[in-house]
Amino acid sequence: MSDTINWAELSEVEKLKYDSNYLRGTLVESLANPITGSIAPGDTQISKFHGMYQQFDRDLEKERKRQKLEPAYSFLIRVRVPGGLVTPKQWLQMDSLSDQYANHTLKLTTRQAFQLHGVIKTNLKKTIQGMNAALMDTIAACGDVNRNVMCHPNPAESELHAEVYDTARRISEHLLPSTRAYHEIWLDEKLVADSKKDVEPIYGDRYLPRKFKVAVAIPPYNDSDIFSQDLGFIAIVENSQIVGYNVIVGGGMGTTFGMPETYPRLAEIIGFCLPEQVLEVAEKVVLVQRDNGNRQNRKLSRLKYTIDNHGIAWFKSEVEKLLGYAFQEPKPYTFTRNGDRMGWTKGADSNWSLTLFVEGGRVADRGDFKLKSALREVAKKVEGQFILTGNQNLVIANVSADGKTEVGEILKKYGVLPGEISGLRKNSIACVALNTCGLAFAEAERYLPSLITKIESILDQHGLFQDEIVIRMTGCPNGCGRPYLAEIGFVGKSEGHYNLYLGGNFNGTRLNTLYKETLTEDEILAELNPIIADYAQNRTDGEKFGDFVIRKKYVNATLKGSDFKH
Ligand code: SRM
Ligand code: SF4
Repeated sequence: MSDTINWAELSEVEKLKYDSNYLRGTLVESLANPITGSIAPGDTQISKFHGMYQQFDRDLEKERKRQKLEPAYSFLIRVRVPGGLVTPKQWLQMDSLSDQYANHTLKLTTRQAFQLHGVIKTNLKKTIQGMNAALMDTIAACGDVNRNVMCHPNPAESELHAEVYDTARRISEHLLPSTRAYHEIWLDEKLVADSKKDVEPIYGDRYLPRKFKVAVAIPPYNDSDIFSQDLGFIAIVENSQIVGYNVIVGGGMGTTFGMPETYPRLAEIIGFCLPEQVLEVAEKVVLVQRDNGNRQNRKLSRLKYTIDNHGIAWFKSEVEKLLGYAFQEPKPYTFTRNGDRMGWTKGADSNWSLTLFVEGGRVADRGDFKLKSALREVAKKVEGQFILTGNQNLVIANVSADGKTEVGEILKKYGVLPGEISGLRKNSIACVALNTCGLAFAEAERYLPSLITKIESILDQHGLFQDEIVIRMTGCPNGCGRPYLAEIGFVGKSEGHYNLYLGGNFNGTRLNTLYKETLTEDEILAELNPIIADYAQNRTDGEKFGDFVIRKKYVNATLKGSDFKH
C-alpha cells in the first residue's frame, strides 16, 4: 500500500503512523536512552496514542536556557475512564501514583478523564504499571483515534445512568485500537515478532486523520456539551426507557488564530438509531471519516471539515451505505443546561450522590483547603463510586444515607465543605494552560479563579451572585475548555490578554460570538460591568445572560461555525 501513497502530499504525522509498526515507533529505545529526559521526536507523536504527551515546565524555561540545560522535560499521562466512573480503590491508586510519580495533584479533565502531570521519563513505565494494577489504562486517551467516551455522570439524577454508562463503555471498547504495542512496551507482554500479525480492523495502518470524540447524553442534561463532539448519541426516553438515540455528527471546538478557515462547529442531527445499533453506527461514522478526512493539513482534518466540504447529506448517505440501512427520523428532545448541578441528589433507589465543584478540575491540598486528603479519606471509608464529570467536577455517587453523613463530616474536617459558591464560579471551566501546556499563549487554570472573584463583586453589587452564568477560559484557541459554548468565554491571545466572546446559551446549543479582542484584566472588567448592570435591570423573567446579550444586540448570534470570527 505504501507504494501507492504520495507521502510528500501528506502531513508528516501520516508517515510516522504508517512507519510506527502499529504504534511501537522507537519508544523502547527512547525510554532506554539515559542521555536525555526527552523521547525521540517521532516518538512524541506515537506516545500520544499510548496516552502521554512530552512537555516541559514553561515556568522554568528561561532559567534552564540561561543555564544551558535542556528543558525540564516531563510527561502528562491521561487515563482512559469511559463515562468518568472509577471505584474508590481506583481513586486511591491514582491518588497514590500522583504522589509517587507526578506533581502530587490529580487533574479532572473536560472529558471525564484523569491527568497526571510532571511524570519524568524514568517513571513512565512504573506509573502505567501502577494504573494497570488497578485495572486502568491510558490506551487511546490521546492520538488520532477515538478518545475517552463521555456520558451523563449522575446516577441519582437519572435512573438511566447505568444504561448510558454501559453504552459509553461499550463504544470505548469497540473503538479501541487492537495493536498489542501498549501491552508490550509498558506491561512487558511478549513482543509480537512479526507486526503483520497486528491488524487494525477499524483504523487501518494509518489510524484516523485526527482525534475523534464521542459522547452520550440523557436530555435534559447536556453535561458533555454533546454538540461539540465529533459524534453524539442523544438518548430518547419514552416511558422511562431508552428507546434509541438521535445521532449527531461534526462538532468540534478547535480553531487557530490567523486561519479563518478553522472554526468551532456544532454537530448536526443525521437521524435516530436503536440501542442495539449504536456500536455499528459509531464504527461506520469512524470509517467514513477515516477514508475521507483531510490527511494533508492537520488543522483541517477533523470530521467537522469533512462534513462541511462534502455536505451533511453526502455524509449521512455514506454512513447509511456502510450500515446497509437508513437512519430513522430524529425524535424530539429538550436540553435545559450544559453544566453540572452541584450538591446532593437522592436517587430513586434511595442512594445519594454529591456533585462537588472542583475548581479547574485540580484535586490538590492547598493551605487549609485539603481536597485531596478529603477525597482520599472518603475513598477509604465510604462505599460508593467516584464519577468524573465533563465539567471538571466530581460526583461522589451511590452512597447510603449513613455514607452521606460521613462524607459531609469528612469534607468539613478537611475544610472543603461546599460553601457559598457563586452561580458564576459553579459554572466555570478553565483549561490547564500554563505551566505545562506547550500550546498556551496565556494563563487559564491558574488565573480564572481570581478573575471570577473580581467579576463576582460586580455581580454582587447587582444582586446577581447566585445567578448561574456559564463562564469558561482557555489559554489558546484550541478550545479544551469548550469556551465557544460559554455565555462568557475567554481565549488567551498573549500573556495577560484575552479575546472576550459572549452569547453562548445556557444549554450549550449555540456558539458564542467575538465581542472584543485582546483585552487586559482592567479592560475585561470595564467591558463586563455595564453589560452586567444592564442585565440586572432589564432582563426579562428567567432570561439567561447569553440570551440577553443577543436580544440587546451586544453581539449577533453565531448561527453556523463557518461564520465564527476569532
Ligand atoms: Fe485539549 C491539545 C488539554 C479537552 C481541543 N489539549 C491539548 C494538549 C494535549 C496540548 C498539546 O497538544 O500539546 C493539552 C495538554 C495540556 C496539559 O498540560 O494538560 C490539552 N484538552 C486538554 C484537557 C486536559 C483540558 C482540561 O483542562 O481539562 C482536556 C483533556 C480531555 C481528555 O480527558 O481527553 C482537553 N481538548 C479538549 C477539548 C474538550 C472536549 O474534548 O470536550 C477540546 C475541544 C473539542 C474538540 O476536540 O474539538 C480540545 N486539545 C484540543 C485541540 C484542538 C483540536 C482541533 O481540532 O483543532 C488541541 C491541539 C491539537 O490537537 O493540535 C488540544
Ligand atoms: Fe493548552 Fe490551548 Fe488546550 Fe488550554 S486550550 S490546554 S492552552 S491547548
